[in-house]
Amino acid sequence: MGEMFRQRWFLGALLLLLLLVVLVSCGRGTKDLPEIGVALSIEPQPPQIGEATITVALSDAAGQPIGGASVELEGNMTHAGMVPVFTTASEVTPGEYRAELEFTMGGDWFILVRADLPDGRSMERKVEVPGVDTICSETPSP
Ligand SMILES: [Cu+2]
Repeated sequence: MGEMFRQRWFLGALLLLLLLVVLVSCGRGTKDLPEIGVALSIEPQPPQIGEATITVALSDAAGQPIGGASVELEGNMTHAGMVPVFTTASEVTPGEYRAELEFTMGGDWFILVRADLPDGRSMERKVEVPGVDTICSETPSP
């Protein structure tokens, strides 16, 4: 009886530990690095429904461009049922990365910029893209 209880307790503790390890490793690499400059430019301007060209400029703490990074973008919105849009950027000039991203609806978007830097660090920066316009200037549904 006592032995059985100890075994169950041990198993429970083991599962909890496993869960913690999974949670920690999932969260790794997605935190922001505030000293890294992430500048987004979006074409066309103002942003509209449809294909957009996103250019991301990465710079280090000294303001120097960071070349050789891997950059992925996730376009998303905060409402329920939103299907996020993913795209991979390619380096066009040292420190400048470009991707096509489709704004699939009007309204307030945000872009998550995920970058694996050449020094081995990873980061994620959230950039707000408010008021993506419908082409026929309809008011966006809530
Ligand atoms: Cu949406």
